[in-house]
Amino acid sequence: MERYFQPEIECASREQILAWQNERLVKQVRHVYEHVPYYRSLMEKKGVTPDDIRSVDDLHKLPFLTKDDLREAYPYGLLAVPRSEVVRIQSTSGTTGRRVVAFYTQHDIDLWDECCARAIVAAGGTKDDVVHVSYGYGLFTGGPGLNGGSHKLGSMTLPMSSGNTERQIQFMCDLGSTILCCTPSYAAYLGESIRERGLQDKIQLKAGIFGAEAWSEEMRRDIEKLLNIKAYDIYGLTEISGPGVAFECSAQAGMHINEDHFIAEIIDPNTGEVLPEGEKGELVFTSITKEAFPLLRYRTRDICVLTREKCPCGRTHVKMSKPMGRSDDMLIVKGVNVFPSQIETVLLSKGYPANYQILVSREHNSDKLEVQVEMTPEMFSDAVSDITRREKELIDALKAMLGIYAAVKLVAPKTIARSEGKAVRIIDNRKLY
Ligand code: DLL
Repeated sequence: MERYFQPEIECASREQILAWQNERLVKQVRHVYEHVPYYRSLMEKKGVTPDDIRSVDDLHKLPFLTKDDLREAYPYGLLAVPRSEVVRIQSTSGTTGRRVVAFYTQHDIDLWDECCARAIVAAGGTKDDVVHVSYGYGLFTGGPGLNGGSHKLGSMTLPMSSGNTERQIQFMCDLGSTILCCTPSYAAYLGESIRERGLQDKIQLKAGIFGAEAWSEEMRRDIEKLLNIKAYDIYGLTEISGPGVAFECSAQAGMHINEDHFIAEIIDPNTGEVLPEGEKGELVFTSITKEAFPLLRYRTRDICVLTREKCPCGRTHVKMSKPMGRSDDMLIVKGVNVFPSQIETVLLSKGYPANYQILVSREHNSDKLEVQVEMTPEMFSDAVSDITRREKELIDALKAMLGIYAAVKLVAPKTIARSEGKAVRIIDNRKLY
């Protein structure tokens, strides 16, 4: 049995998991109250003391933390240990707003590595694998997280970082990479590049661990076909440690949250009210084992659903759905909520590659939505009348999905800039904020 499939933890009974969570939560709240004046004052404002928190049932009494709090407390205001205990910092990729800095003690790094090792094992990894890490290294958590997990598992680790596609492919062929870790958009790009070079037969990949950005089931199928692999989702955020907060197993249907380290709640993003299990809302995390940067009730802004249905893999930890967008980068166009993932679903279901850009502008006080979509080389050689027909077909399909009109512009293959990290999907020129 693999060392980082830990059945005594990952397949523990609900009672056992709750017992761990209750004990760790009580300890963590006290730790934060005593060492983080910023959070202590939030608790005092709400009239809560550590004595009021006796179990997970009392969690709702605690105040939320948001990205704004992290910015206000920047850089050291939420640090819960002396600075001399910190061995590492990481920072958000800055897709929304200003950067946020997170701190780690050696203990925090160890538990993060363990979470990522669990993710690699759940994707079929063993110490015999060659783990090719093409997430960015540096401040971004993707590279260091999967790198740490792969080390912990004892797999041979290729710290490729992102970029230099030529070299990525060469190492993949020469060293026999078997597990690829990168963003789904970069995986699709690598897959296309491998095909263009006719090198499919030289690739020994069997699995991919893709996350850090939204991707649809259709995109999963495309990547699996392109690279002839099984593609697994992985979720995480810098504030809560990085990748590995949750990961997919062989069922490929939702991501198990590492409940021995993180308590998950779903709330109504407008009222903050905790929603019953199975309802869609904003994901909130409380980290119960971290020392340096232990956030309590942190609002992720990610919209998803939690489920405790029995998983065929045997793991009992709660599963989160793929995030269905973010409550803060959700677009509101003509008063309608638009998630980029809905647009992607339409495009991929109609056979388009996952290379697109969403442009929002405002003309004469009215919002205008345009989707630029790359054609496949086959489509590009179509007659002009065919391209016009295709554009109309997409307009209709998008209208059916979104409920509003979106202009569609089909563009030549390879004209939308590729990303080596997270894809930049939305260009919002309305300057509404
Ligand atoms: O993206 C950590 C990570 C690295 C996760 C590598 C997975 C793999 P941040 O840069 O702080 O951290 O961004 C966190 O990215 O709140 C989500 O909105 C989004 N995100 C992360 N994973 C997924 C995923 C890393 N699997 C933010 N699906 C999160 C959809 C994801 N969105």
